[in-house]
Amino acid sequence: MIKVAGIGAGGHAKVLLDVLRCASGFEVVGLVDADPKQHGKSLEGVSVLGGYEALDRLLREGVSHAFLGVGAVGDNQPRAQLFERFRGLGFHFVKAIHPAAVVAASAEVGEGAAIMAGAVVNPGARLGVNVIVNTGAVVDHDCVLEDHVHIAPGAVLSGGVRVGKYGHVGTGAAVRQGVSLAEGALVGVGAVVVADVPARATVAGNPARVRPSR
Ligand code: JB3
Repeated sequence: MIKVAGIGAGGHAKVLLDVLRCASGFEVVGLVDADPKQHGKSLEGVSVLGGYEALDRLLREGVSHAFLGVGAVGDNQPRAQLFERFRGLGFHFVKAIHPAAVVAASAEVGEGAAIMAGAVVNPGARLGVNVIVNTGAVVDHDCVLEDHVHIAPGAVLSGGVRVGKYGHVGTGAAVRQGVSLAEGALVGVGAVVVADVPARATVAGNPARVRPSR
């Protein structure tokens, strides 16, 4: 049994707690949250122990595995900063893969990846660190998801799509095969992306077009 600490106690952490429980082999020993109002509460039966001081304490007690339960809708930079900060302190981020997700044997999955129930990751796909493939999303063959990318629930990436670092593909969006989303691109909910997206651009609609910059 690997003892794990969870960072964050909101909706994303709630889902990840269930993923780790279903995956078996993990014991989540406690959560930490930046909001003092969460301290002393529990989520899915796991206690919110405190803030970062609680995480330091767990590390000293030998709990060196963690999951990042802070999600994001759009901006993945805060998640990235948390991941790098706690990795720097010595935590190893577990891969949280729901047993009802389908991950091909030849897919590569990086540290701290979260792959939720009903997601499909097909052969030859490569996922960097701290990537989320959320509930029911499809990452088809030979896609490349760089570090800290989030594919939101029900989004579909056809074969050979590349999503640059920090990219976000919104709920239910569809991306045509071979399309490339550059670093920090944001695809809106339900968008249909048929052409490459420039760095840090927001696209929405069908066909997706670039919207005024964030
Ligand atoms: O759409 C889906 C399926 N999931 C969304 C997920 C990807 O992102 C979900 O619906 C939310 O939109 C979002 O989940 P998240 O990040 O859990 O959001 P929320 O429910 O608002 O909870 C965030 C929790 O993280 C709060 O309790 C915050 O206090 C805490 N938090 C925020 N920043 C932090 C930090 N906790 C720690 N330890 N450190 C932080 O820097």
